[in-house]
Amino acid sequence: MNLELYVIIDRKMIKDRSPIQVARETITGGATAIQLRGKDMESRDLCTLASSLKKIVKKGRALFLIDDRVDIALAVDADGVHLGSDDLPIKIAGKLLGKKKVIGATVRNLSQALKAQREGAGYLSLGPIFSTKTKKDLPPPRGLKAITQIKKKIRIPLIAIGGINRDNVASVIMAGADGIAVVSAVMRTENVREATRELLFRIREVKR
Ligand code: TZP
Repeated sequence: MNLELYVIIDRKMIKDRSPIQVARETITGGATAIQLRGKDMESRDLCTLASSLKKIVKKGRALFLIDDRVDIALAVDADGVHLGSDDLPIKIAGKLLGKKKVIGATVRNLSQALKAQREGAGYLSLGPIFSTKTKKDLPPPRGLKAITQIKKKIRIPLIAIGGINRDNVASVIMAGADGIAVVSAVMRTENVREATRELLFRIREVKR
């Protein structure tokens, strides 16, 4: 499971661009994981889109995850789901999905991280690290120290989320994150492929 560069494709963020085209560009840019987020979409539309994206993502040998919706993940045979604190509990999602699927969990602090790991999460997403306008009602930014502190105490991959972009990505990886999850740094750019490629280049530069 390579979570180095985890791109969230959110219907709301891509406006009138085609999600299929955005996914293709993200994959050719080198994203190692894609999460489809469609909170306000009708189940049928989400299922159709997920099925198309899965083909693109799998061709690129990346991981394909669905935000929140265990039913859609099962329906399209995605690699797994990503769960937030208001979504299904990890244990229940695990029962529904079986052992072969990955469950990622959003965490805000160490106790949530340890709990999610205990309950069977396969990776954790910690954030927001920096301030971001992408999501409302977020707690204050956790900063880079939280990455270092939590990474030391867990054994599953830790990715960082929230306000990460080409200028601060190196600091996030240096702080100990296994990867980054981004929305706007890729979705709010003219050239999705180039933005993705640049982020991956900067991540790998630190790891070299
Ligand atoms: N959870 C914490 S921050 C965030 C989520 C879903 C949004 C990240 O978006 P961006 O545009 O990469 O800051």
